[in-house]
Amino acid sequence: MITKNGISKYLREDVSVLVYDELVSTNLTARDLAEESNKDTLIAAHRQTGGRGRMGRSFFSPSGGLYMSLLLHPTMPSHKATGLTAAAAVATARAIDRVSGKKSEIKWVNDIYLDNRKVCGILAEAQIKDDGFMKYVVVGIGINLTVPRGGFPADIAGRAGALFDGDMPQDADNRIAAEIVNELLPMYRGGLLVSDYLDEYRKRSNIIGRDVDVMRIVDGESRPAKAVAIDDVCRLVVRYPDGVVEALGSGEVSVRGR
Ligand code: BTX
Repeated sequence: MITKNGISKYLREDVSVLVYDELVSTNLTARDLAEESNKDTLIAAHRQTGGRGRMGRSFFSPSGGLYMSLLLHPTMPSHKATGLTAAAAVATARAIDRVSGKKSEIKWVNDIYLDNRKVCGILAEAQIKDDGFMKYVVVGIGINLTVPRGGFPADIAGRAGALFDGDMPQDADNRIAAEIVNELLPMYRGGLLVSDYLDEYRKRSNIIGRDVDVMRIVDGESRPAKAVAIDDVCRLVVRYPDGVVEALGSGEVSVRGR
């Protein structure tokens, strides 16, 4: 079971750790904490009643998963937040592989897949100051460690998966939580250099070369395209059937494999 001591045992980075049995959302608790604390903090919960995804979507968060948020106070301009999501995806994929012994993939921009199933989602939420710098950023990470009792709900059962088929190896939850921090914080504290994460992000990408549907957030309009590359600022480059090539930012579109 995830505990403060359990996580701290494996931590190599200096962060405060808070563990709750149940929260509405670790991201929301982290945002509340940000108003009163300047300390980099890891907030984890055994389950969430209102787990948040992108664009108002929800993240199913029963017992048997790892739900955590890292509250950070970067002295960086807000456009670096996309890099932080990409670095978090690489850090999480490394942690998952190290503890599970498997090889995870990243689906642009914020999902981790194992055996073609989504096992993890990442949601970074930044508070931006008037000068364009971040006041704080919350990096939320939700991982399905085991298949929930009774299975996943019907609407996600076809795509969602878990790290472990049956029982979870002892301490895997605490180790993964700590390893994510151990991987991400050195990149973050080193200034989030693109060279620290972008090559690996591209190598782990499971969407390049595939046919996708590109859904525009602003109007929900969906268009078929081929995903051709991830550019140097982590945008997804797609080619539409008419030959037009476009680089997409994560705030503009949602992409689904076909
Ligand atoms: P997302 O919007 O990319 O993914 C949410 C979508 O994924 C849902 O609409 C649904 O289709 C599917 N989904 C929902 N729950 C699961 C699940 N458990 N496993 C697989 N697929 C699912 C991804 O958003 C970002 C999610 C971040 C979640 C973390 S948990 C800790 C932190 N606190 C919080 O409230 N959010 C973050």
